[in-house]
Amino acid sequence: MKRIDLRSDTVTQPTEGMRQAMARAVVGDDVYGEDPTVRQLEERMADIVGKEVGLFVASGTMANLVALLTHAGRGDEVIVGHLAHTFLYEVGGSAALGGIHTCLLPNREDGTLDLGAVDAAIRDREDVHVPRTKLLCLENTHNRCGGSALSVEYVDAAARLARSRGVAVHIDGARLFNAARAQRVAPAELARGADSVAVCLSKGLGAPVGSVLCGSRDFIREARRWRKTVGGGMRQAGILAAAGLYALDHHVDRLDQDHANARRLAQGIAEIPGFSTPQSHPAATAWTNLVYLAIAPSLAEKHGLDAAALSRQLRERGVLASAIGKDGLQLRLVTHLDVAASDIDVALEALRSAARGT
Ligand code: TLP
Repeated sequence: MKRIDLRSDTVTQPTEGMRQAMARAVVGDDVYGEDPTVRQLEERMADIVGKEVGLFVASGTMANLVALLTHAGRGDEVIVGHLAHTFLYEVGGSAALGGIHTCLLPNREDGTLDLGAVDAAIRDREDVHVPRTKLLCLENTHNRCGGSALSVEYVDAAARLARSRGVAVHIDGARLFNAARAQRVAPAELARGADSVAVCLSKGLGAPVGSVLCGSRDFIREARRWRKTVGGGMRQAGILAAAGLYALDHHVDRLDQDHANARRLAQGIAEIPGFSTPQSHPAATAWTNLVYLAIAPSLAEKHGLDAAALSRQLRERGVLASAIGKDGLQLRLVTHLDVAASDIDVALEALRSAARGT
């Protein structure tokens, strides 16, 4: 039985072409600044997102951590949404290693923060009682908000506000290319208001490892020191960067397929009695490759079908999905490079039979 792995877009296997590109990569010691393939990737990504310089790092978590450590010092404050990946899933690294204070604001369903609330949350610099607000963090696409893509207009407005109050902006763009493809805009447009942006190669782009943090020359000079501090100085990392370059050549436009598959999956889920998904809403145009499924409490009570039970039943049919959230009634299903359109039919059939209790 073929395994259809919808747990995350991080599970992809490098393609044959990608493996060949990795095998052929010209490498050097990147801590000495001598790896030509890493340099090429950093330049290329910086160019794509419209920033001066890029920095290749091991993961999305490291990219965000290094960015936060560079933007803010001990006791400084960073404004972040309550469903942000940096807040929920990055082990509190910025507090643990940087002594950075977090100001949490509620994320709206579409992943945005209310800009009036952001304005009100920015502290008075002259008041000795309060931390200094240094940074506003946005996430695009927003993982826990259903993979929704923030618009250029929203990011620009947030950036204008932050700049007018002397606050920098960082975008966790782990899935920035998904946001760009879904809205038919350039990644640079989505990032133009930000001081720094972190883009993952190992999510929808299908590379095995790595993220690129991009920003101004001065910002990246400091970030490079923080990368070394957290043990992220890699040596012949061009082998990994080559996979990223290959992904930029071959795996960007195809994200449309992932979005189409996710859309069909969401529509199919919405037709199953007892299941629902915000992604099936007809007015929603900026959903991407993440589908969140909610189980109706009545179904859970009648058949004992909570998220854990549903994911077990799916697994028996070869479909893997992640139970997510605190209520025990949500699953996340993610489309990616290794999911074919026909796999969506198999997944939907597995979901239908689980809901029927057969
Ligand atoms: N997200 C993973 C899990 O950690 C939840 C996933 O499967 O979606 N920013 C965002 C928005 C992310 O979704 C992730 C990974 C990261 C940062 C961290 O990237 P890595 O896993 O490379 O450290």
